[in-house]
Amino acid sequence: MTIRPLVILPDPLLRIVSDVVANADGATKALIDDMFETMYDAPGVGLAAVQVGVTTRIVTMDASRGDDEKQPLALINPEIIWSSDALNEYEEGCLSIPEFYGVVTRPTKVGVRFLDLDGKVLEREMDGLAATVIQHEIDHLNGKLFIDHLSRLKRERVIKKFQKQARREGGE
Ligand code: GNR
Ligand code: NI
Repeated sequence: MTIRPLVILPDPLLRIVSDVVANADGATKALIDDMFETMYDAPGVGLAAVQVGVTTRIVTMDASRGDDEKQPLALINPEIIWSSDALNEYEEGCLSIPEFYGVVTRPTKVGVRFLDLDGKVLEREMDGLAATVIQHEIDHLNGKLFIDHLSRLKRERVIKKFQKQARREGGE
């Protein structure tokens, strides 16, 4: 298992629509292991494969709280199959946009269909933090970031800041 480097804004990889996984193989298993290690090390509650530079539709997450038992979940080709009308506001962050936070409104509950590593089709109802995180991760698979849900002013401000930072670090 290896901690892989995170892809950071404004890397254009973050705007790619990730590919459907046709059949999960040994490389998929190794990628998922590395994604869990990278996610727990960060620490983060979710991670999309694109955030470690692999543009396939794979997500890891663990929405357990604090000292509770870990609840690692790997999802291949995840899809939202229904969403509640009820909405919820959550202050989101993203490992690809370090130290920036913003309040995003999303459905409170969602139904998610995905494949597990054995290729079995599973369905789960998610609410609370898990519902927020899976919607944030599926956005990543579609090249979308949580800042796209904020006002244009806030979004452009944070993009500018990260562009400037990248120029500074790249120009050394
Ligand atoms: O670690 C993370 N925390 C988080 C908090 C609120 C809403 C979404 C998230 S996901 C984020 C990790 C990440 O960037 N996943 O893509
Ligand atoms: Ni994110």
